[in-house]
Amino acid sequence: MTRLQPDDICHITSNLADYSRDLELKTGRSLLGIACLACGMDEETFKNRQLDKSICVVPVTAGMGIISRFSDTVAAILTFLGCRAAVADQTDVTGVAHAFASGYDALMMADDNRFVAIDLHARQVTDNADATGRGFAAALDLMAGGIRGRDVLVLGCGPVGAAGAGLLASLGARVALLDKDRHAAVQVKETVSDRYRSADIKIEDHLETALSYHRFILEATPALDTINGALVSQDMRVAAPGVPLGVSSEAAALLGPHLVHDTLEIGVAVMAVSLFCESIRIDR
Ligand code: PYL
Repeated sequence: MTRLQPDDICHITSNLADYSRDLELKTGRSLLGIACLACGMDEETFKNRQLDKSICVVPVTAGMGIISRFSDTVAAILTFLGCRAAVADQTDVTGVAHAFASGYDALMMADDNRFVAIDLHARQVTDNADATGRGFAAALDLMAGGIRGRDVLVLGCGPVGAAGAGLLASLGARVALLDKDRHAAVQVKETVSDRYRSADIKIEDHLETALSYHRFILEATPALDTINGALVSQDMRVAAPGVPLGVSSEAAALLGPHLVHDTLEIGVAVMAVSLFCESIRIDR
């Protein structure tokens, strides 16, 4: 997992409304709308419940330490969605204990290995990698005008690509997997096929060849410029959760409104909606 740098996120808080509008132009849905689609929840249900839970974002100093503005940015995204969110005054264990004592309903926090949302009542854990993969797969479904029966290429079979492949398979897409480590692609194929028995899953071995006959791409690698200008076709739609962006600046210019990418927003939005999905499931 690539560690975010302050420059990757410093623009987010002041641009959330514009970004959500940009997503509506590209996909037909807002940031919240995409997150709700990824979680199978309608927006009205979320809006009726969004104040039911308070969320505390706890900075974590473990490992490589705090990323400047990370916790503030996460809280800003949650607040933009209409959630009650705040950053803990203290870090680590002290921050967690304070959040418990203050009656928060959920925590969000990240070390160098995982970024999670924890529902303190339902005891449910939502992982950012899973949420991000699902969120960008939902965005690709929207850009495709419905991905059912369409061929989709998933580049990168780590946790984000795996989660995206799972959602795309559940939506009826014909999923092709490619990873430089073929074993990783095999693993995801087995996992997704086990979960969705009727899923049409195959493995691709050659990037340029695979891109030549796939319009719909989930770019979930940690590599720069996986997709360059020469590999872009006019009718291509790319959802790119990979950090750093795996689409070259030339390719991004050619794709224009047919490229969705961010470093935190969609994943955090899906984590937020997931918290409310679990509570709804638990309450039933
Ligand atoms: C969650 C992001 C998405 C991509 N890479 C992941 C990352 O950078 N993880 C590290 C997050 C560290 C946060 C730090 C803090 O400020 O609390 N411990």
